Amino acid sequence: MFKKILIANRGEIAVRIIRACNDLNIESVAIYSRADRDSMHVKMADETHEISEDPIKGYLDPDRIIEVAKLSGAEAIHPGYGFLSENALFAKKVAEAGLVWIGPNSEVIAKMGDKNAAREIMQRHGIPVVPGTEPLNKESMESIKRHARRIGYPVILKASSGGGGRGIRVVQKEEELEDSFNACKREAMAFFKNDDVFMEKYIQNPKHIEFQILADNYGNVIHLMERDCSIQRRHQKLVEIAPSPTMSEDLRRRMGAVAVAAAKATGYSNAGTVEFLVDDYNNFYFMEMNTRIQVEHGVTEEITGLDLIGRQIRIASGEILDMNQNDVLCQGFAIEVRINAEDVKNDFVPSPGKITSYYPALGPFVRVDSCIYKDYTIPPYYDSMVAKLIVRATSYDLAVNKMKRALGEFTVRGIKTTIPFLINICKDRDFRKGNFDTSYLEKKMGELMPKDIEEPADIAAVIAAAIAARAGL
Ligand code: MV4
Repeated sequence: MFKKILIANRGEIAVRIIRACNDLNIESVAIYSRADRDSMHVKMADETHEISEDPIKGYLDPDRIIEVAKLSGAEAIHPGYGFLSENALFAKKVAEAGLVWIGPNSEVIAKMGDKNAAREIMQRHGIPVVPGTEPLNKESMESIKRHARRIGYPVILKASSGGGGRGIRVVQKEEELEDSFNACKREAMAFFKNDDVFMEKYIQNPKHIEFQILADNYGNVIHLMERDCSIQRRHQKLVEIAPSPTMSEDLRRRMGAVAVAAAKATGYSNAGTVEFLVDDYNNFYFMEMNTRIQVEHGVTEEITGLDLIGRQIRIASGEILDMNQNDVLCQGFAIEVRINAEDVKNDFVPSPGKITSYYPALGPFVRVDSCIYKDYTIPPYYDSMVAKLIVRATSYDLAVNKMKRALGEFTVRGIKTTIPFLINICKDRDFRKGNFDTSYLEKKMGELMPKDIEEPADIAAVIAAAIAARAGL
């Protein structure tokens, strides 16, 4: 096992990785930007290094991070999510520097990062993909139109190197195809410096279902069931649920087998996610494979009782997977909500600033993965997610109730957060019934918007006042 790991990230995921290191008696090395000097991960790590004055550049500088890892005597690097986590070149440089990359090898990252290459590999291994084409860049507009007619409208155009919802266009009819194709290519070039674009049949209002997989370095692969991540706004997930409240055992068995086959097809190792679209008739299609730990891994940890970050580290250190598919058990339902420093009533714009009061939810089967504390000032340079609230219960309905309760006592003052909006989701009948797909938020936005966001009750102050009153002060 490793003695020391460098964490090439910040925020709640850096905190989560430090905790996994502590649980395994591994020393942790944090890197941080000047703007992050008061951040939680810096306070918690055993060793810290400022890597840049710039708020972002250091976290994106492979050579500097490797230099710090070497200097500190770390043996491995955990990339977290975002930043360099799916950068194949970084993974390659880490390995070449004699360090261990906590994730799949750089070839797998590169292959799965190319959405078209991933599609082709899966197709070749008999994994269902949405009907579609190869990249269309060398084809004439007439030929592109013929493809669309054959597939049938609506179609979706996707950048091969796309991600995060960038470089995709839905096309309803032939008259829109040429403009959409050109716009998609331009966006792909601007964001990914590669304008390869391919076409797929557009699946209307699908569910976004993803399977967590775990693979060791010796070809053993298991899946840890699925998460429903359909509740998204502009490709940002707000709520994640494990397992899916609407999935049959039969569909889970079939999709799980396909997810494992997808991982085996790529020679995968470490933790990964196979994303599927599921249509109204329970047809499912491979969409993408994520080669990193994901934000929403916690719901899978809660239902399986497995420490996924710990597993990643143990796998990377060369441990053999000591369990098989039959050892994976599901205990109830877990729901996660993302608490973002955002002003929901102002188009969800970021709302950084100083936390004047903080009281996270507690109680049985309530978990908070967070990086904020009272008097911390959230810097404006990073992702606005500041906490994840995760609950577990024996049924989906009870989990929704518990989430509503936990959100009600979660107090963050000084900044605006998504908590009032998330409470409204918990109160929504369709959410409670498991009646939702990727179109849910778009359709319900007006209904879910909090009317008047009142200052949340400051529970710490309320308790202090109650004690004072009882003491007759
Ligand atoms: C699709 C799709 C429907 N049909 N592909 C969005 C980003 C990337 N992860 C894949 N995405 C989708 N691909 C086909 N063939 C639906 C989505 C999709 C989506 C699309 C538009 C608006 C919101 C969405 C939310 C989730 C998935």
